[in-house]
Amino acid sequence: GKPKWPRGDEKAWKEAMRDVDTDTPSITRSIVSHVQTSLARQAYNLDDFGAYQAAALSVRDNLILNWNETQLGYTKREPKRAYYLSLEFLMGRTLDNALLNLGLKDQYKDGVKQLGFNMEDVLEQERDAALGNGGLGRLAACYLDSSASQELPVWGYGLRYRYGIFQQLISPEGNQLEAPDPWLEMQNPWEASHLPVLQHARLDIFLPPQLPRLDVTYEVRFYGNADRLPDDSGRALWHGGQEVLAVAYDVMIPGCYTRNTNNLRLWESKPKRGFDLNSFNAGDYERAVESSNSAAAITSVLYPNDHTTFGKELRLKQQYFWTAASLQDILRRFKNMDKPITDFPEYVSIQLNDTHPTLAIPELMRILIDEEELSWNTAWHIVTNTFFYTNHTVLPEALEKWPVPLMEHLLPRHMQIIYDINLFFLQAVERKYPGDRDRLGRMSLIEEGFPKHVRMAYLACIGSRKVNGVAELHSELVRTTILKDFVEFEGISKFGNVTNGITPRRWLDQCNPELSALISKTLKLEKSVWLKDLYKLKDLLPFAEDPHFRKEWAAIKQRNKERLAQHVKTFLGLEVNTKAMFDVQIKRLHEYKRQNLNIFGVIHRYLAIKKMTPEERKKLNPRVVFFAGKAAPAYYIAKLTIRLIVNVARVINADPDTKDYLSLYFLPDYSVSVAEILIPASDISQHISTAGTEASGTSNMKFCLNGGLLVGTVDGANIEIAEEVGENNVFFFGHLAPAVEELRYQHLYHPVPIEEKCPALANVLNQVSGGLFGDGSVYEPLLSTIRQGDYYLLSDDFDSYIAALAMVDEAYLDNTEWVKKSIRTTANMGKFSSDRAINEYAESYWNLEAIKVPTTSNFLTG
Ligand code: OX2
Repeated sequence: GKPKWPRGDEKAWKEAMRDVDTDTPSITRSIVSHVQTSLARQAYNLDDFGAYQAAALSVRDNLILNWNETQLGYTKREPKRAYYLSLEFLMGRTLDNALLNLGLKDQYKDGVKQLGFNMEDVLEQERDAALGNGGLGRLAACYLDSSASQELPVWGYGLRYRYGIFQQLISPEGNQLEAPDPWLEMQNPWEASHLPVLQHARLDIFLPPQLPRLDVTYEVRFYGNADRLPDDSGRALWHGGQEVLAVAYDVMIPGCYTRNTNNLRLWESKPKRGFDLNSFNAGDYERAVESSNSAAAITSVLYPNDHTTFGKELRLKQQYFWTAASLQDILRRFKNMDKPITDFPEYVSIQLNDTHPTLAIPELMRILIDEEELSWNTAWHIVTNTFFYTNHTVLPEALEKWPVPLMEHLLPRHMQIIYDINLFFLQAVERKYPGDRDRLGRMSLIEEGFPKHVRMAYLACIGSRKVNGVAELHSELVRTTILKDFVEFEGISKFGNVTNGITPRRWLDQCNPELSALISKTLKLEKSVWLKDLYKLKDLLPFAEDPHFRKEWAAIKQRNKERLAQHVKTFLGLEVNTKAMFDVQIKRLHEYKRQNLNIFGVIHRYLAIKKMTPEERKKLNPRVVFFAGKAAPAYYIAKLTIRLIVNVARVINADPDTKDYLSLYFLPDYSVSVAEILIPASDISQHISTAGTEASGTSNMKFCLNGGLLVGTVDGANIEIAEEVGENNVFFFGHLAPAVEELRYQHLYHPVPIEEKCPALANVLNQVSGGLFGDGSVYEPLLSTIRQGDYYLLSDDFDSYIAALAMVDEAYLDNTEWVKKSIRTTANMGKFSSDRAINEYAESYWNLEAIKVPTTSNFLTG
């Protein structure tokens, strides 16, 4: 029979297995106990960092219990599960978010205060987990928060990079310099260990590299040979090559005001054996460690390019390593339920976050055919009902393509499978469109050329149940441009839209606590209610007419501006005029996002102010412009834009004629936690991509949720924001998406000199060339992207951009009306909660049901 469980006295177990107490005395006791034992430190020499670590460990105790309970609950109920595969999770800090979601912020604040610490300072000690580049990675983080908060059984799968996105430094000349981001260097208390004995061991022996889930490891093969079996089974034997080990690290994802705590599983690569014994024994020590180093290298660093693909072998290795480990883990969990393998899609949905995890499609085929011995058709049926593919861009340079020779070398069996998928697929296309060879060439998974390439977006598309874009316009562009042939072939119903969302927990409650409190007070609702039903914000609308409410609203904005000014003072040593309008553009540097347009607009304004008399100037309302964002290290033009911004700032901030009316700051090392300070402080923010290029944008939502108004093009989610908040509350400008193709054609074949087409912009460019901001020749490569070709249409949109900014100035003069706009904007942002978005995925795609973990139970009584 089964061994008796629990061992020993059941009453003793039950008595001992109480939940963590959350009154302030218990919290201080728990913190101090972590100081004394986990950290092996003493009260008299405890600093802010030690207090942060102890508080984090104490909160982690809470999370671990909830997390265990949740996983046990899921296992017992055997629900359908969904998995979000993302190469990036841009989580930011964890402690504040965990405290808010657990509803324990006030108790911990009191607790640390009693111990002599200030909560704000303690929270500041935490390093961001910056395992992502930008919007795509932050979206994944918001979706994890929403999945847990909506009590959906969703796990994330990613890689545990030793180095996240690089740290950005700015040289004296204004150049971006990159330094490594060793986010794990200080121990990371947010990973669960399956080695409970270590939880109370000394700090230095549970530094993260020694914190593996040793019980959760898988082998992953690279290279070698794939030999088809000599029968007609279609199977093959893949053997030889390199084998590496994937080790799991788990990150707990607490839901908001629920016990449900989901899991983000990150894989780390490790050599299968410490080193090669044969070489070691033969005295070839270098050779002996070489292979172990190459295994560890796989998860060493996040690739810092977004929107470009490079065809680098290590990147392909990352992608396969991660999808192979995740699929083995998912299959093992499925098999624990003892269901027939053909039921797999009834129990598992896998969302592919862009094409990065597309190898999961041939990998699952390989497992089902070669290991489970299913027929091709049965396997393909399972695969095409399991996967869902989200596209995040239509920019051609961002569409992943892998050289066939590289694929054949690294993943020989997968390349065979891809060729087979392609053959069956093209045969079906030929049946539907007999003789249409152009179409076959266009739709083939293999792009002809020297070398040939595998088109990953096409593979993701035909291997998935549904394909979606991330905002209405973008999804329409996916259907009518990059996947047009596939829509014709497979039918439109496969191609949907899920407009992105953001979590209001981090992007309102956490980053703007005063506004959150005002909203709760005004709506007479607990924040636990409206934060999980963001449409409730609508009830703020009538208060736009209430002068007292407006005053409170405006005062909070003002204090957030002062908080930002304090940050700039601390980190840059510069004074910011907090009476001015705050105008913010923060995002990755990219030509399509047009930070250039913004900086040229700033120069234009500067030149205009220079020309004014002192009396005229006095009538201006002062403006402070903030930029922040990183450029990919190899993106020359983007880096030159940073240099221009920094040098323009240097000149105009020092000009006594203008500095009271216009100033400019480039905040280095943009991150999630810097965004949390900038966003609540904005009066306006800029989202000014060339129409049709920004799939969605998500910071636009964050600014508007915090009552900042939007200046933008008719692009991405800007359009849907305007639909919700009303066109009179946004400042739109520029050409529309359908005009872009024609404008580009004109630029190429009927170019008009910029002096004629847009004299205002020509003048700005000439001032830059002429050396107003330092040696003009430095900027020639950047300026010539606009003078020649102007692919992103600055010369077409500049005049209407300047006009839109003038409208902003005019609107700002009427303070009452401005504050009303701000309130109405926030009030109408309900749609953009990531809860709405994740529920759309759960209902329309995954067919997933929520599972609530009971609040009072433990794994003995539950
Ligand atoms: C970004 C898109 O550029 C952005 O518009 C979108 O809001 C975000 O993904 C989340 O959907 N890499 N990053 C993106 O696309 C790619 C590719």
